[in-house]
Amino acid sequence: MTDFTPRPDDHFTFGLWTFGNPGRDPFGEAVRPAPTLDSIERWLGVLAEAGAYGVNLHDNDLVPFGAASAERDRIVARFRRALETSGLRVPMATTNLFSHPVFKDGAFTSADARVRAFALDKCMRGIELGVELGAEVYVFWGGREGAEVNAAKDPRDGIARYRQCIDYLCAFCRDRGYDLRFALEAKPNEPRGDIFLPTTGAMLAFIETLADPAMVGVNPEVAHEQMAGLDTSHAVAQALDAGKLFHIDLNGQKPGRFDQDLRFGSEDIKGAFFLVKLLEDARWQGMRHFDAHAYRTEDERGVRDFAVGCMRTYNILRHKARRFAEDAEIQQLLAELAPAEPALEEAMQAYSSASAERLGAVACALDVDAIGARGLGYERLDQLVMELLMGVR
Ligand code: GCO
Ligand code: MN
Ligand code: MN
Repeated sequence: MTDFTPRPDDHFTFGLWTFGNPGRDPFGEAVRPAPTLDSIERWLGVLAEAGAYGVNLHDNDLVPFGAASAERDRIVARFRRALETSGLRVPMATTNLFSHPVFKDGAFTSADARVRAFALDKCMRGIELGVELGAEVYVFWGGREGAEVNAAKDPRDGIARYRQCIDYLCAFCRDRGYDLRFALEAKPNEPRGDIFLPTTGAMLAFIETLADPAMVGVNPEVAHEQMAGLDTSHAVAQALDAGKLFHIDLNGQKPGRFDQDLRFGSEDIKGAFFLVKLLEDARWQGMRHFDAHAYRTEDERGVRDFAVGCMRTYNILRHKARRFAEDAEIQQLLAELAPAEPALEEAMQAYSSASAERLGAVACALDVDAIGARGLGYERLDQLVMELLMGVR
């Protein structure tokens, strides 16, 4: 029996806001106690014992909004001691730019300069906190950077203001000598009617317009791409291709719903498999972060079951990805899809008038009707994958 037990070198991380999620929703109150320093401390022990590598946080997951600096320092010192005891790390930090009413019409994209200034200052303090805790990645999720009323805001202004703020914060990090990379997280809607830069693809294009694009990448989330009706693994592949996958938010989501943040792999197991396969095939070095939370039905024990479930599912799917690579029948089908054509491959390497002539000579002799009539065997291939995933292969 293969061992799927999570271990620190699997690099699994959870947000304080994920295991600490009290289960409040728009229709009902919290079903679990709100996190306290005591419960956070206890949870660091639980997660370390379960095999996690680290925890991530928003500034206000740890330090209450508006806390005086002495209180902030006391809380951070205690949290650092708890980190040391548990052996957990903080690889990522981020800013809460969505809870306080001041951010009700966005933070970086607000038309009100006072709101943007407050947001920038809050981010600079958040970045200091992240760096103090050892974070290497700083995430920006613009949850309220959007609109319901298009009459109120030209979206070009919103995007330009967002750019100005990210450029400002990049310059802040350079000035301080911080070795931090930014990861922008897209979401199509919720809590706003529509959110600017709604997909990972949109973020990747936006990054190229920044003053220092090298410092900025993306943080795709499974649920968010699915909410936009997209295939998450394709968005992640584009980020990998661009060298911009700086972080990832793993979770589960049913199609056509609000952002459910379900346990990783609990929905769309085939989608989860191809995402894990992609990350593993790419030998991606980043953290496997779970931005999800336990069902509202769960108590503390259920939250632990949720966390262990996310990690075990990842490890099981990683094992399945290895089985996929070793499966002779699957590999045979894949090989048949790409018949060896070295002369054509060579001719297509780069355009020159000579290569175009060689390509043209072969192209006009091809039997395109026969190629078009060829069955590709995808029914069999996909069924083999399904049987692998269902555990009968
Ligand atoms: C959401 C987002 C957030 C962010 C978090 C860290 O839909 O609520 O996914 O959970 O990931 O704010 O940036
Ligand atoms: Mn997220
Ligand atoms: Mn989300």
